[in-house]
Amino acid sequence: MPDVSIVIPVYNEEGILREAVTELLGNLQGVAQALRAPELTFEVILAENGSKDRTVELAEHLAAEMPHVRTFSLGEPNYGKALRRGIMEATGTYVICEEIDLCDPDFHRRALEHLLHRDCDMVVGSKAMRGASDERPLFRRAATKVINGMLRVALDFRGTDTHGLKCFRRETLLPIVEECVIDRDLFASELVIRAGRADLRVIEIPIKLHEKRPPAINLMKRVPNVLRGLAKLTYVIRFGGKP
Ligand SMILES: Nc1nc2c(ncn2[C@@H]2O[C@H](COP(=O)(O)OP(=O)(O)OP(=O)(O)O)[C@@H](O)[C@H]2O)c(=O)[nH]1
Ligand SMILES: [Mg+2]
Repeated sequence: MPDVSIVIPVYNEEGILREAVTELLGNLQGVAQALRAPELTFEVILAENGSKDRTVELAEHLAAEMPHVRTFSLGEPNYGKALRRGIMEATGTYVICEEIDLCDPDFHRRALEHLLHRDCDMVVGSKAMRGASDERPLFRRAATKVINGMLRVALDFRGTDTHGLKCFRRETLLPIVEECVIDRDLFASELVIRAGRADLRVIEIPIKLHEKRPPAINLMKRVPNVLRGLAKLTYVIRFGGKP
């Protein structure tokens, strides 16, 4: 079994998939060295669903070529469903949730450092806290703030970000993952919020966000789904109702 599983949801990523995975694998040894744990082993899980381009074919080629890379495909596009399944399939003691356009070795090193020292159960990479830098356009940075504000009002969430990079001890978070009922965009938020409410030790660390390409999905198209997800999330968490 590997020590660390890196789970990456991928959707229509033929343009950067090979380069990003190759670069990620190239950086992992450096991460292990920096942690003074050169024996640390990794696996990469490409969690695909619904791509209309050559992503599936490319991911399968990468998995065939590279012993530490695995992939699966699940049908309809659904970020949360892919991420959840990736976490379930991961075999590492630690799981890192990544995005193919980020693959940030600096986050891997700092997050694993916290977990190896057992000073927390989950590390969330925040693009909105003090010390973070976010190179995305103003509109998308504002969207992050708005979603976070809504989570604060609706669910008393005290952090600054729930999306994107995360790292945790798999065994500790698995019961929380199993409780989650929201898919698509807000699965990641539900996971972080439920972990906090279960009194797990969740910490945020600032990240420097530099995307390797612009986002694939139009932000405005995501709004109705995010609002629906937020209403559902508030209902299930506040009132313990069935979705
Ligand atoms: N499997 C799967 N992966 C997805 C889907 N949508 C996005 N992804 C992947 O999720 C990661 C982040 O997607 P982006 O398009 O960069 O979205 P983003 O706007 O940066 O996401 P935020 O972190 O919310 O700002 C990338 O690795 C995408 O390939 C989906 O429907 N299914
Ligand atoms: Mg992105």
